[in-house]
Amino acid sequence: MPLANITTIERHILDQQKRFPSATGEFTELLYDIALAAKMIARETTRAGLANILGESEGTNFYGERQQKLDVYADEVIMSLNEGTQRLCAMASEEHDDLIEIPTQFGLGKYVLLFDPLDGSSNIDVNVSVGTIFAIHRRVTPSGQGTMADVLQAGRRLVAAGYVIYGSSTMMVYSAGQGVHGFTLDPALGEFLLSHPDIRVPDTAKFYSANQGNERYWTDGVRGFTRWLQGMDPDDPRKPLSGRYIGSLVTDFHRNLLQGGVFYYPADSREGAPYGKMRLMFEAQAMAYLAQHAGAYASDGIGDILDVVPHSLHQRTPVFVGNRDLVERAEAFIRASDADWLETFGAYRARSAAGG
Ligand code: AHM
Ligand code: MG
Repeated sequence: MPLANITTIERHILDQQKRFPSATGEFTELLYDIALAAKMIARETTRAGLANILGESEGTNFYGERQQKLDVYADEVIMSLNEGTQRLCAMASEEHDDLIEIPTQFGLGKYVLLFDPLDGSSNIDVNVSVGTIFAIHRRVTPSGQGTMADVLQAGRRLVAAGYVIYGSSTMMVYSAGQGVHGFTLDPALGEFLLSHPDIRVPDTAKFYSANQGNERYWTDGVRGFTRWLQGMDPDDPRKPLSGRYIGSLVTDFHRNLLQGGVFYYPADSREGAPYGKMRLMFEAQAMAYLAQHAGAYASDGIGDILDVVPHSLHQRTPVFVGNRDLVERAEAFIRASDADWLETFGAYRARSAAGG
């Protein structure tokens, strides 16, 4: 990389913030803190096989899933680097049942941080890439500890979101509403350097990504959509897309963002899964926000995920994300074939936070 072109993540965030003369710098600092947490998590994940940190911990999370030791480590790193900064009024993590309160001695700020500390962690033991997902809202209550009202905001209101991918290299990808930008960690320097400015999803999609092992549980609409992607719809034959599925959301999303395609994790008929597996607040909102700012689109099968007003912290949602034409095609298949499911999921989606 020519020296003149080197931009650190810190410099990039600062330059972006300069476009807003009223910005106080708090938000810039918050993104630095996340980048620092990412470096610490990267350090552990890349030497996980050496450091006696692989494997399951004693705990389970809200979903009854056994936590990996690295889940717990990543969660603690993000919490401890952010709780004392006076930039947040609340945090929420996929690994915690309730809101994480900010200890009062630290003072409170105006932002809310939501995160999935280590997504895809069931892949760690076999050396498959995992990621951290984060999303930032501005508080809506005037003061004091943040409340559910501050956290349960529609994705449309996010002020920033991003992910870190711990793969063959470590990358941080984020958007604060002015494009999506990717930074690669130079391990020798310990700095994230701008490597992928202004990411846009390519117009032509290459891949579709879904866990087809679940196909027998899918609705007719989702099955029809899949046949269409494979070019097997007799009414509309097309060149088939290649299938690629890692089972690590950040990695699947990242590949399709850079190379074009659609990732979907639909609802299915298994016990407890009529609303899908992905978590609206910790996974789907951030991905939908990034998709929007990269010229792509994310739907829950009914409409734009960014418009869904959340009713609970651990709310599930189906996800279809990628090239807009493909995602809209999924919606069309669902509209045409899945009336019963639309009714059930529509009612869940329309619940209010007050329990209505
Ligand atoms: P996690 O948050 O418990 O790690 O689960 C999320 C992961 C995603 O990364 C991935 O897209 C999906 O679950 C894989 O699910 P499945 O194994 O059912 O295909
Ligand atoms: Mg997750």
